[in-house]
Amino acid sequence: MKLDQATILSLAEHLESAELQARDVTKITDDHPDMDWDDAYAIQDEIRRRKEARGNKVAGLKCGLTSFAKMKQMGVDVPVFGFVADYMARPDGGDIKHSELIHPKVEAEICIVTKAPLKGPGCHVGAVMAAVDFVLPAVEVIDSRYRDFKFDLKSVIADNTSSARFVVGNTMRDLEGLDLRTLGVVMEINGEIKAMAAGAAVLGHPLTAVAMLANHLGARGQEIPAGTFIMTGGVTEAIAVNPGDHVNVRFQDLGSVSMRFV
Ligand code: OOG
Ligand code: MG
Repeated sequence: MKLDQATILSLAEHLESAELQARDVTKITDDHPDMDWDDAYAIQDEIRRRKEARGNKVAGLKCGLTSFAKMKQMGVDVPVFGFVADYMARPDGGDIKHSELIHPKVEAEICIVTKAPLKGPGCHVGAVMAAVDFVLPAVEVIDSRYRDFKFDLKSVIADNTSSARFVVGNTMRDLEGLDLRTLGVVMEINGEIKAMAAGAAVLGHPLTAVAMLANHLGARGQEIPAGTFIMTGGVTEAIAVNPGDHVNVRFQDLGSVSMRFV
């Protein structure tokens, strides 16, 4: 750790206020070029503590920058991990207020719920497969608090990996009988196809992202409990949305997820 506790608390307050007030800020590494990975996750953990102290609950864990499209879009090369909170959830087919966000983008994600704990180090895709209760689709609405979505990895980790809203689809499926690598995803905005991909876009197999999350937490003495909702990361690049936009994502074998920005 390079930052002292007071700086970590104040950066968490700075970034969470930017989220709650829908204000953009400059990336924190501009002022703290020496901060390290532990500092970045300590700031994110403090944001989580602030939300829990206010009565919000963690609704799920997320992997980010797990697809080649997103790594290229953001100019980075390793995944990041964060969480989504209960107040960020919106129902399938519902409205999302654009004015509560800074510059939202949508991305399609293959998600799971676990039925057994997962603990790294040494967690691999086979262990994850054995722990999957069911698979379901989601659309994540990311909203980096950094001006123009310009950030480096440490800044985006501290900013809880741009978490803002998420919409989970209503189709749950057993992993058995699904091939998550060839599972196709088509994203339409206002009826026009904007992006498409298959599950293999995420690290060759989306459950690889979950194994990496378990290993990341294991290195910090934590595990993924049974019953955890996990988002494996956008399969396509993220697409910016405007007020009035209708987003519909078709997932092969998993139904559709839709929302309107108002
Ligand atoms: C970081 C969040 C990335 C994903 O699924 O790749 C993410 C960002 O791109 O702002 O959630
Ligand atoms: Mg995401």
